[in-house]
Amino acid sequence: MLAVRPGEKIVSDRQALIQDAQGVLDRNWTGASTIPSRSLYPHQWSWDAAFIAIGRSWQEQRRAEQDLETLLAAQWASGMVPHIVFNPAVPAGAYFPGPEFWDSAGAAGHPNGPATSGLTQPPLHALAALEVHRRAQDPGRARAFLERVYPRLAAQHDYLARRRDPAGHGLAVIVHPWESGMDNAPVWDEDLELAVPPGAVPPYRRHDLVNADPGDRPTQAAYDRFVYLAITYRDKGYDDSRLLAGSPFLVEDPLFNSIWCASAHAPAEIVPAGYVDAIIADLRSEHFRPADPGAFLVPSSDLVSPEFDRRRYWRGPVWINTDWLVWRGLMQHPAATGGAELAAEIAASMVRLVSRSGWREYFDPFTGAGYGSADFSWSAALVIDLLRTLAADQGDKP
Ligand code: 9WN
Repeated sequence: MLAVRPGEKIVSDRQALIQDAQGVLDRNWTGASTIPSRSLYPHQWSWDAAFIAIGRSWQEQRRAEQDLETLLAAQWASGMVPHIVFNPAVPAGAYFPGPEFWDSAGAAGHPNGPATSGLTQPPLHALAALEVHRRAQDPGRARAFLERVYPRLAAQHDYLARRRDPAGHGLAVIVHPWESGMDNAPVWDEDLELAVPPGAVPPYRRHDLVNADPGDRPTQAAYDRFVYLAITYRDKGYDDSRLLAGSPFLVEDPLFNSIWCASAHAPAEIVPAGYVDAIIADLRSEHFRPADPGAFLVPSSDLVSPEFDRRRYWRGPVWINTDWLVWRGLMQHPAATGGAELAAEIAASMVRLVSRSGWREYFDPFTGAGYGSADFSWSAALVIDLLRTLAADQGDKP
């Protein structure tokens, strides 16, 4: 079976794996923040910063704080935390769409300082800041950190409530698949069925196809739509005041909102038990659990749907960050039937994946082969968090 029961050790040399993960984070540190990967993503990304700070919090309080503060320093006047903060030292053209595409300097409310994108990403940062504080090696310093970031985190949450809930549902909308973090997932396909008017997307060069296998990345049709949506939002000055009337893509994404909820500390206990049981049942079903007991959990898309693709970006491969989110959610519900066993299986799967294929961006659910970029920061950071949390729970010294 998929190995490991609750309480069992899941890795033979935990220290070696943690050290290896630490090496990824060291190599991806720029002096002010951690980039997701040297090849594909040479700037700072928003929800990556939160995952990375959680991993770093175990022994690198200063860098964890700095990752979050560098990101939050780029917050817009509206409270929007941008999904990319561009490093001015990186050559223009190293990533598309870069600063010249987003033209953030021309937008109302952009702060002085580095250029940013005009979109946001799942708001995991308050939760990450609290983890950094909770594990701080220097509690006094951590308190000062929390006092500094609190107003910015509050403004981020306020932005989502005031500017991103046009229907008044209490749920934030995303205006672009990039805001979901799971950009290329089949769940967006229907909403992306939009006609791109001829000439609306000027010619552009995709760097991701140079730095990764095209079979792992979004198709050209999907990319054109991503770029078109971004242009549409940009050309309206990133104005959220008329979202219902003017946005070709407007979705109340469950993952984005669950992260918002968790980050806002809406206690997970208020989730009705029935939902947790239903999610566990789904995860244990043929939809998210490969039949082969040697396979890996959890595929990022429904295994039996026609859109499932075992290697293409967000359409089936296993990602360490979504595994970590599910694992953490399950750990918060120890009483849910089968939850603890599933959490242990997911933990074991995460460790098997990185031990087998290295710190890749995503992995094949059947073979465990690695895809996308190598030395990917959140894969390293979240395995550190996983191993150290399990060790602490077992009373071992991390
Ligand atoms: C677009 C950095 C980011 C992640 C996203 C992931 C990918 C960017 C891209 O990389 O998105 O934002 O160029 O494909 O989908 O979740 O934050 O790691």
